[in-house]
Amino acid sequence: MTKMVMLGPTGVGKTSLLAAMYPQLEEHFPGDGYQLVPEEQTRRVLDNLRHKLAKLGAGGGSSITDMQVEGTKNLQEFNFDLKYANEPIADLSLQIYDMPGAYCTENNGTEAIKTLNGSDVSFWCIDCVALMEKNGKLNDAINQPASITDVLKKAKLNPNHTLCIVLMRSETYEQNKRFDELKTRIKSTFGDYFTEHIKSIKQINKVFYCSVQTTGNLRYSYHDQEQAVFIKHSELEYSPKNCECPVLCALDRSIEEAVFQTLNKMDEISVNYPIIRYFLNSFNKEYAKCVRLKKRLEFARGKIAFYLSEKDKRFFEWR
Ligand SMILES: Nc1nc2c(ncn2[C@@H]2O[C@H](COP(=O)(O)OP(=O)(O)OP(=O)(O)O)[C@@H](O)[C@H]2O)c(=O)[nH]1
Ligand SMILES: [Mg+2]
Repeated sequence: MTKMVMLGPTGVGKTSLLAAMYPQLEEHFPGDGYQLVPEEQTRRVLDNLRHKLAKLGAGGGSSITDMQVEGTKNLQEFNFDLKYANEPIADLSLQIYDMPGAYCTENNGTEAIKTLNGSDVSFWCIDCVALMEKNGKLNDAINQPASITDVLKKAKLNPNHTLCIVLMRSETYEQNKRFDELKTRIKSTFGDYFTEHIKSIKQINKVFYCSVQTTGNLRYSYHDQEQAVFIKHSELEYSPKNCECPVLCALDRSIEEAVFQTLNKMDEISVNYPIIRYFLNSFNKEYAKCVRLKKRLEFARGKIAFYLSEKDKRFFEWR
């Protein structure tokens, strides 16, 4: 079981990302024979939300503000199984926690810290519009990076934790060829948080950042005082892009762990057969099952790495 947590203040789009993500994962999952299947309840809740998101700005061309979908009220858990072909048991299970943004920013982040305890992966969602517009002067108020780094530092993260920084609402910059500008801005604005705080958290061993478009059709238009106003691109329908990438990057870690556990199990079995261990595959069913599992997990891991490398401009390891 891999525990993943969505992090970020209220309104940055954590729940919208989850809603946009899973059909993309189902469609693009890069391991042949594999499927990432949501549990029934997870599917119901996320489908419902996605329908609302798809209708944002449905009038066409009209300006819309964000905050049109209700915020998350309580901690929610979404479950996915990674299943291979007709195998009855899932090879991996993912548990994604989505919290109200206030958990990160109120009461010294106590609730966020509780949720983060024992987690393997966290997705730190950042609103790009706050970062890029008005010279980034709303970034501190909207993205609250000090609160997020604080909860990450205080939580008991699992060793080998992966942190994925997710750049939300990037439509305006991706579609207008301003992605390099966005990349430079994230590096210059969040660089200090990275070197002064994140780097010192020894449980975190990988930091990625990745840009996603959770609607694909809403672009930033102007600010009405502190409120960003978006416009629906007249020719584009709701078409999320790259929302599968954060979970795929996190899966790399889970698969690595699962391979490690499978190898341990193979060692445990073979201890009882010291002389004939090289032939175990042909007569010990349990051992043969492990060999097959290890092979297909490694294959899927390779496919995921290849898939993400093709997305090179949207997906980076933070150095
Ligand atoms: N322009 C724009 N608006 C979006 C996008 N994704 C979500 N929204 C809007 O942003 C609002 C906030 O999104 P949520 O997914 O609810 O944000 P959240 O981080 O889960 O917020 P809390 O649950 O309150 O912590 C929603 O009401 C949507 O209307 C996007 O990609 N672009
Ligand atoms: Mg939410």
